[in-house]
Amino acid sequence: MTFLVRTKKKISGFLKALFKKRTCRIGIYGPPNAGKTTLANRIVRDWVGDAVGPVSEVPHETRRVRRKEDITITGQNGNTITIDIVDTPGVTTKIDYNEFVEYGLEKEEAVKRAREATEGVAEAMHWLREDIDGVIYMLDSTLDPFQQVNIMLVGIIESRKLPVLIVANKNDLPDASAARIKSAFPQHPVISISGLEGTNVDELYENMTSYFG
Ligand SMILES: Nc1nc2c(ncn2[C@@H]2O[C@H](COP(=O)(O)OP(=O)(O)OP(=O)(O)O)[C@@H](O)[C@H]2O)c(=O)[nH]1
Ligand SMILES: [Mg+2]
Repeated sequence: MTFLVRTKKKISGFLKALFKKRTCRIGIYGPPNAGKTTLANRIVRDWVGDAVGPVSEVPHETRRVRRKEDITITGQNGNTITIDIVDTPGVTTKIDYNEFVEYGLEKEEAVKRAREATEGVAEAMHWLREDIDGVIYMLDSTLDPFQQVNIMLVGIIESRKLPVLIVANKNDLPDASAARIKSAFPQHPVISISGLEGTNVDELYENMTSYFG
């Protein structure tokens, strides 16, 4: 009898796990140094009180995909979503170890970073193909948005029909221009924030609940 009850419980647990809807996975994508990890840390800190990973002015600080599960975000309108936040390595078309040497890294360390960064790009792209349900595309709004990598990545995201919110980050800097980003990607919502200072992140949260919900 006990055996039967235990077996029944096991089967029902297995079936529940099998049919449980996977939490919506939101990937933060964009070129290196755009502020992806800074934003991921802010989201996780605001809603869970934890962090995702280290931030650095040296590009390709993030070289592995990092995921934080079950984050429930509430917008000012009262709407709520529960998501997994996926912080991804910065994507570029060219990685050269000399760039890291210029930041003061020893040659050996720079070569290792370049190899890991290349693997990180491949991993980020793999997640985009297989495991991502929506995208926050992060740009440094002091830079030219019409770079090859942005056009290519946003094109891939569109071809996968994933919802995408574009974040024009670093709006605390004097030469930031969200308008330039809006003109580059008029087909998507663009939200201007400072992930570092937290400016306007409430608007981002509000948009996330309606756009990814
Ligand atoms: N002024 C300003 N600096 C920012 C902002 N967000 C991030 N930064 C800085 O930009 C640099 C890169 O930030 P990260 O969060 O590591 O950027 P990332 O996109 O994760 O970079 P990778 O992991 O290398 O792809 C760091 O020096 C941050 O402090 C912002 O809103 N304003
Ligand atoms: Mg990072």
